[in-house]
Amino acid sequence: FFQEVEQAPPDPILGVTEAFKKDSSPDKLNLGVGAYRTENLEPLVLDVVKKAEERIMSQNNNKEYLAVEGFAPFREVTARLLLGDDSKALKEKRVVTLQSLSGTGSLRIGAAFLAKFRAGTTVYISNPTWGNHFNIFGDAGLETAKYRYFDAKTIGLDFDGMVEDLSAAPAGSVVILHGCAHNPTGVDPTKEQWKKIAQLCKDKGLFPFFDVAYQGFASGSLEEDAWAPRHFADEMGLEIIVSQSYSKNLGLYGERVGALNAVVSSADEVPKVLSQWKRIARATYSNPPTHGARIVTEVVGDDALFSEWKKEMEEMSGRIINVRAALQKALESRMPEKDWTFITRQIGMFSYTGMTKEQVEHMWEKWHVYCTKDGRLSLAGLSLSRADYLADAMVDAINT
Ligand code: PLP
Ligand code: TYF
Repeated sequence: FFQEVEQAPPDPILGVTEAFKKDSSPDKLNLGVGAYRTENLEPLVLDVVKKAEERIMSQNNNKEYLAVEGFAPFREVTARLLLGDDSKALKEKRVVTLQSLSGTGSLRIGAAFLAKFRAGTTVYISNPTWGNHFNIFGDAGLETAKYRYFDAKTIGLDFDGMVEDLSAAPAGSVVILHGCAHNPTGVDPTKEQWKKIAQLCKDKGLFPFFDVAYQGFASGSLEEDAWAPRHFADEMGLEIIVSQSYSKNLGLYGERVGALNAVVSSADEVPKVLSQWKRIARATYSNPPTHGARIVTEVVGDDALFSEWKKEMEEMSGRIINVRAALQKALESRMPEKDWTFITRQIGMFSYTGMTKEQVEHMWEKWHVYCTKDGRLSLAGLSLSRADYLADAMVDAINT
């Protein structure tokens, strides 16, 4: 039965952690996976999460199954966090929300929904993107295509290329858009560019599917980081789907908490769409986990914890911004002939360096510095005290 099964290729991101774990050097650095580390390079459990957990413990909750669509108070707070207190769509009850297994699980339910109800549609994905997007939409049985996004020359957005490719997409195609802090490039459209993308979706009949995995982590502001989906839905009156993750902004990685949302055009579509999402979730994992949803509800639903959360998020994004500045300075002093300003221009957790696979392999082997083969560095895994070491490794790899 199993004889014909071939080895699956290793995941390009998770494989980095595996290689890191095998390395016994005291100098080793894991800049692979996008997971926040403290200045001591240790995982962080936010204080607000600990406080929320204390409250949850004192509630003596049972361990009953949640409803297939998830924890009702969570569904309410998560949609509000995404769309804002003034959201027209929320006021008009045009929002569908399903609690799901973090960003990945939410994307997968959305992908299965598209495969079922928009069979034959092509899903347009930025080039480059978070590699799992191709697994998720491809495994769901959808055709995928790439649109231009990154310009290696300017280390910025290839906006003209993006517009050209999306303009050529057939009407009814789905476009995956990173809500903020594009992974892996750290390059986002400006508001003016977002407005043009929204208009293009409207004119060409393209369907926007936002992946919001870093709300609050890009700019430090939950509002700013949700600007694009809010603009599409409320200002432009577009229908959208949005996946949400609490892995990064609340540090709930392993708790698997997130949601799939849709803004639809009329309130009577909400129960129908939700019923289909529930049908898919029921057959996929039946119902989502309770603990993370309770944590999010306590934090987002309580004024005191909510403002504390914002401070902790600013601390996390602030630490990464400081690390960016230190790395840029260290690189400028070692290799002044090159323009390193992209390091502080890119936002979110990552720096997309343009380093080649060979250069990355040199850093793995000689310097015990692990990052993905596409030259993406997770700066969330770098400390100020290791910035010089990383700069030495990068310059050595580039000069070799
Ligand atoms: N989407 C993007 C762009 C991501 O970078 C990530 C995580 O790195 C995710 C989705 C989903 O992560 P999770 O499933 O932990 O929410
Ligand atoms: O670093 C990244 O881009 C992500 C991180 O179940 C990640 O791939 C790791 C595990 C997981 C989801 C996301």
